[in-house]
Amino acid sequence: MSAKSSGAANTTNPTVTAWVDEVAHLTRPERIHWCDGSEAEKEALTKLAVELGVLTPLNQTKRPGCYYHRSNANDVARVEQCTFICTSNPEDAGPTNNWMAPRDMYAKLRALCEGAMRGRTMYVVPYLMGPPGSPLTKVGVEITDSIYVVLSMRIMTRMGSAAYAQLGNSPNFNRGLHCMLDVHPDRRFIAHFPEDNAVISVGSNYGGNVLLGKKCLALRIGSWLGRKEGWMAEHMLILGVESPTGEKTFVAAAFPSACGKTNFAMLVPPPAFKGWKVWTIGDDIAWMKPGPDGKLYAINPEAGYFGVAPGTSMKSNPNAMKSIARDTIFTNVALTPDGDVWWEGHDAPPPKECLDWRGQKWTPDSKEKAAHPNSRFCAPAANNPMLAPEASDPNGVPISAIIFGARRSTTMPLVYQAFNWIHGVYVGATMGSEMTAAAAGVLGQVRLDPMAMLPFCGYNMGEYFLHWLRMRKLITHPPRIFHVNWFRKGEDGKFLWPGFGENMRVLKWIVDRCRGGANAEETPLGWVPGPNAFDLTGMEDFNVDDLARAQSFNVEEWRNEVVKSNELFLKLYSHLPKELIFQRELLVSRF
Ligand code: OXD
Ligand code: MN
Repeated sequence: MSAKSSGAANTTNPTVTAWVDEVAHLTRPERIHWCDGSEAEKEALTKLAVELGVLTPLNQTKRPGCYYHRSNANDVARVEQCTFICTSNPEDAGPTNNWMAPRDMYAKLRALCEGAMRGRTMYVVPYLMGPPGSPLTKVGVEITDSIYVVLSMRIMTRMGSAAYAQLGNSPNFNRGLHCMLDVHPDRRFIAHFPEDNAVISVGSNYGGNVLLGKKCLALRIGSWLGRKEGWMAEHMLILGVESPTGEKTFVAAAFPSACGKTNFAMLVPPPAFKGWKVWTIGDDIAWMKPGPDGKLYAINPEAGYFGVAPGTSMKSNPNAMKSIARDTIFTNVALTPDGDVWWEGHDAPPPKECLDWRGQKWTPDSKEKAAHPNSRFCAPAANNPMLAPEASDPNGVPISAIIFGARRSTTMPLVYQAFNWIHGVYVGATMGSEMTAAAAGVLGQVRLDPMAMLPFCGYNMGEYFLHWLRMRKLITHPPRIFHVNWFRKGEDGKFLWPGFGENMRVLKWIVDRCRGGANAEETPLGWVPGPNAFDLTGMEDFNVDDLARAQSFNVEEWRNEVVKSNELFLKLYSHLPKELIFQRELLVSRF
């Protein structure tokens, strides 16, 4: 191998070194840098990224340790049409995933990667998904030619030598190869090989496509491994609610991308909830496994937040604003003349002039948005003042409630509780949500997104539902399951429920239900809050009739909902568990 090495090749793991040799032979980098995750390395790589123009330092007095990055304008979101699950048998990937035979995809990608790192540095990035020493934690090694990816992986994962320490000489790690190529959409593939625990991503430099620990390992490969090994990889935030008497209740919640998971995970209770606290464990991904006591335990495999910037403010999410005050990489937001960042929905008024996400002059009269709607911050979880002390507990936290949430301007009530686990699986499986800018697609269109996992389930979705049903047998104290919708609108097009911190009122009802308190009424949908179930103290300006409207359900709209869910059921028919068909019949008969 002719490439020069820098950084210590801090592993003697023979599978890692052989694979690095193989990739170097294929991609022909000029040098190989073995990352160790140290502070000195971070400083050196940041300096280099600035010299290369990949990062721009922000105003270091206002935002110490913060940097700005602009992506290629054609590369700003996840691209589901370029995302593949490559299994020997197409049925294993199922009808909701793009499929290609592993042999064909390997051949195609090898051809694209041949010599792709000539004149460039190849970085070898070892990382842990999960706290060190947890039985749920997995090791990954990402090889990338993007210094932006290295610095972002350092925030989003526990990156560095700790990963080799956990791996020892085992061959069990996720092999991730990322080559930017010429960042052209025609040569963009995010290919998963679950049978080999491997991922190859080419032609993109956007976080969701290239921070391979996140969507690729923690969700697509993770869901495959979870089914095989008896655990669950879910697109869920994890939070802990602490009552004034110090009792903690842990909740996991699945919402599609850009539907407020980060805001909910960092919720600040309104003043009327004196003594109540909400602690964050994770804002995007939960790995959950039954514990010896029969409860379902969850860890957050990540160590940072890759959050949507627009709409984030001291009003909507003060803990996120504090989390991004330092040591954060901002991508595709607007850059102000004083070296700070801005986006639509920021507390600060629009700057008189700034550079937009494309680097063009922007003024408040400009027609385009200053920040891309999917612009992001990448911030260390350690910055969050409400980071739960349990976030790095290798045992995880016991989950009492699972919440499914969607963005729906009609049909879905503010909250209801499923009658039992099987009904809850039906509720999650038939979830639909209006599309957002986090993925390329038609904004606002309702699409079925079961358990918010449609873009992330690494195997046949019908089998995934079966896995959920089977897990019930391993859990003697199953979490209660709920559905929420913060986004319902009235006839005037305005949101019926104020959302954000006020969601604490709904969360408290959920927590009380899990603890055997709080009144509820039975409806055809499930259990709903009884009269006066919500404490509305401090919401004097709120029209209580809007709560009734937000909570109402309309049989005609629900008929359409059932018809829509049939589309997915038909698509998955050969693998669909019959329990879900019974649940649909029960729902229809309750109407
Ligand atoms: C994310 C996403 O970035 O879901 O978390 O797209
Ligand atoms: Mn997500």
